[in-house]
Amino acid sequence: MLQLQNYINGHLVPPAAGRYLPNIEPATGQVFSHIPDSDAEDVARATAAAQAALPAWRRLPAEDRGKLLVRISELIERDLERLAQAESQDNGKPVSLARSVDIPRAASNFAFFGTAAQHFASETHFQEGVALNYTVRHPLGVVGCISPWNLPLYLFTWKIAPALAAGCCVVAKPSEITPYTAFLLSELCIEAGLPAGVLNIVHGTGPGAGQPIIEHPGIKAISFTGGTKTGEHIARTAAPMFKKLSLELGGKNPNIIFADCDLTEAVRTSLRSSFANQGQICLCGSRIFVERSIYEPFKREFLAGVAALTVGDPQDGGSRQGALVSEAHLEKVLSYIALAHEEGGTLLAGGQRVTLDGRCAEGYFLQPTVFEGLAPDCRVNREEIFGPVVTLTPFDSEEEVLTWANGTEYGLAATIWTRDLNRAHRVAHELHSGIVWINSWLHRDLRTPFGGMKNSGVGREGGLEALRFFTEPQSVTVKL
Ligand code: TXE
Repeated sequence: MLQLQNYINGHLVPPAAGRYLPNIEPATGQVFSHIPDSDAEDVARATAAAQAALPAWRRLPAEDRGKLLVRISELIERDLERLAQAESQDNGKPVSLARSVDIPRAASNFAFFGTAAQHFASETHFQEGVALNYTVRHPLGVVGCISPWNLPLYLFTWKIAPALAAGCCVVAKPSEITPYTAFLLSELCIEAGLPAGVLNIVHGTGPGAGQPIIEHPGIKAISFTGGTKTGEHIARTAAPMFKKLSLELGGKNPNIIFADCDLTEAVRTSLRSSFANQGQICLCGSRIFVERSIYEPFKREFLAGVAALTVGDPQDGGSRQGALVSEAHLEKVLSYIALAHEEGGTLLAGGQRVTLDGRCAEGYFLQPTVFEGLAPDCRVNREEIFGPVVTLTPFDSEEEVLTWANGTEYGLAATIWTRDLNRAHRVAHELHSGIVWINSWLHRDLRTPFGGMKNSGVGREGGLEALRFFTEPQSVTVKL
């Protein structure tokens, strides 16, 4: 059976204590690999390796660091099919999605930041006849990157690439639920010739391997994506040590559909924004608000689309919905379906676990699920479910829908469907969301700031924001 290893100081190594954890394929419910159950000793070794590699890495010209990152990007592209198969097996997502979204985006992350570092400039403030002030942006040092299970390689590389581009060395931990592609990435980094210790990947659980990363005094910043509760814990632990924090947390995103929208396009994209990756994307729009005059036609077309979302083996090209990531997560999502019934919702589609034949008989499959008739402020409409469950709610006015849209503790993303440009901008600016899409969803330009307001997080990733995060500005003044 496949046995993953840590990547420390340029080598694939077993965990210091020799312990391993089982890793389950969600589509089959069977163990398919073992992963290091790393602890503080592994993190200490990884951090020491990163500290030793730092002086040479930060001195390397940005162009040379960039070339190495671009090389890693090319190797990811070369191995696209293998990585897509691995991601699908590990996470349960349809292989078609991993092939078209996850892995290409991981390659783009390295290519984007590999070149971005060469365009990163700092400010000069010239005081006529008095002084010249300029800002130097120094790499922060050794940083920690901790990522979740929903978009494993995509989000892992979204953190690592800018950190390396900025001249930092990294101790990274992928989710213990989906570690496989991070392991394959470590093999590609060795092949690309990334200097030893520049990137270290430690596998293991949150308490076992994540906690020592956030506690280690030698790690100067934490870039984290995951649950809001974990983010809160990380902030409580790391903030008193004055570590820099970038926290990308949960969402409960509104999808607002005005009567003047292009209905066909709104339905088509809403099916994706509701159920892509089985609804396990922090940007999914799980609360669909539809202007009352088109509520019934929208509902009819949307439900017809839901009925066509085949749940099946992620390896099968015809499957539109794969497995949820774990049994525990499936149970969590099912508990919210039960809650929706308790809170008075009417089930319009789905609501049941799916049992498939053959190799997927024990997999964690769930029907795409739609409810209506729930109060906008009930728990199902306020709490993050992170699965294929959405609610439909009619609205009568812009003010009403804005109150509901902003009525959760989250503020990550929102979608607006309308042909009225004035309204689109007006509503966008009133939404308490870090990201707003107008007549689209998940359209990403890697240069834009990415992150949430309120309990959806702190800080922004993407573009120059990420390079700023991983650097420390120093102001130098020369008296004239
Ligand atoms: O995430 P965790 P979980 C949401 C979603 C989901 C819920 C819980 O609602 O149901 O969070 O998911 C590491 N110190 N999102 O429990 O635990 C952990 O090992 C350091 C939204 O799976 O937050 C993993 O690598 N690290 C989200 C990472 O944190 C710790 C994506 C995320 O795991 C740690 C995923 C600790 N003490 C879930 N404890 C999004 N925003 O996209 C855990 N970790």
